[in-house]
Amino acid sequence: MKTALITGVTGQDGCYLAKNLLDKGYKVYGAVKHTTGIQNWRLDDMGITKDIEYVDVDIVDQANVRRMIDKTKPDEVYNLAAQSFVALSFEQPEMAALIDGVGVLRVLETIYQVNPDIKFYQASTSELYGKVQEVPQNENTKFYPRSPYACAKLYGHSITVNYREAYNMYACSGILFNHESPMRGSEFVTRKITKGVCEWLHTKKPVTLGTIEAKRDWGHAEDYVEGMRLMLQQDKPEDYVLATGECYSVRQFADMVLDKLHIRHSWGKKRVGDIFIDECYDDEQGNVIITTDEKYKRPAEVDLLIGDSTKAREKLGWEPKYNLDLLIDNMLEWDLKRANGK
Ligand code: G4F
Repeated sequence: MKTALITGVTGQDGCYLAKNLLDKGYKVYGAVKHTTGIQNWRLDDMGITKDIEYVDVDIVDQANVRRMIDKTKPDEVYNLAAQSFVALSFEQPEMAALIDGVGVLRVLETIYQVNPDIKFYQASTSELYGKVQEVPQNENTKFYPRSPYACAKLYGHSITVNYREAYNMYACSGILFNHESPMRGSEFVTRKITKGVCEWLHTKKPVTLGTIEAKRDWGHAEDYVEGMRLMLQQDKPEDYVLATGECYSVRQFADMVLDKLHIRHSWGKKRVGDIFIDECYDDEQGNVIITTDEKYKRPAEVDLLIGDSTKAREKLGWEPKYNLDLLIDNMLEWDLKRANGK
């Protein structure tokens, strides 16, 4: 039986990865900040809370990281712990650097000192491409980070490559494009829309967004965690892009959600002071479903991300099962039930 340690196990990717590895017979340790009476809606919803053994860890504390590795003796470490909300990183840039940058170094250095044969996965991100230098983006595309989050992740990515090359460690970075699911936090735009619109059906409270013309390559987290696992089962460690290869704007995502819920709607512009904001109304009653507010816009935006995952498809045999249509169906299935109190 293989042993895996997942940092950030209570997040969206952590819970899908834990489920994936448990189903494959792994012993799974989940690193969380406080283990006393763990309560996590994602692990609960997936029915796996009791199948994981938890260890206390704060990724910004080196001694604590060392204890975590000593105690769990993993074959594979999946480093998913992150301050992953890009907007927040503009408010707390140093925290992003500590967790998303130096935190990666702490785990790598500990593995190197304790047992360099432990395989290591680093959660890299398409945010590294930021102001994109090529369309679509692949493993060779130049990085151009646009947020404190992405700058910190660039360090995490580079130090992973460096430990692989310097110490011959099995360390991989997965450069994952946006991946969503019913377990996504509602601060991220896709879930903000699916949850918000399902609740709007009952409350008529509009969903307030920021930049609706931003375009992303959205896949399903369940597919992407399988890619993470595959990266650690190869003959040699390499970095891989995981992406669907299709991209849609936030507005198009919202349109698809509204169409699936049979809400006939129209977009318009409204003047507020010196600026015009976008609004979306339902055609029958004229109620506002979606509005926009400058406060949700970022100091520097990533306008377009679209990935080329040819390498992962050819070398890992990775193939996503969900397209955007199926992803939205899955998210709405859960959010409609939740909005109905089920
Ligand atoms: O859902 P988002 O917050 O995701 P973002 O910034 O692309 O980052 C996510 O994906 C990355 C992979 O590329 C991960 F590395 C990262 O950890 C995270 O999981 O925003 C998507 C887009 C942005 O352009 C944002 O400005 O949607 C735009 N947006 C428009 N209105 C909004 C909103 N984003 C959020 N969160 N909330 C809004 O109201």
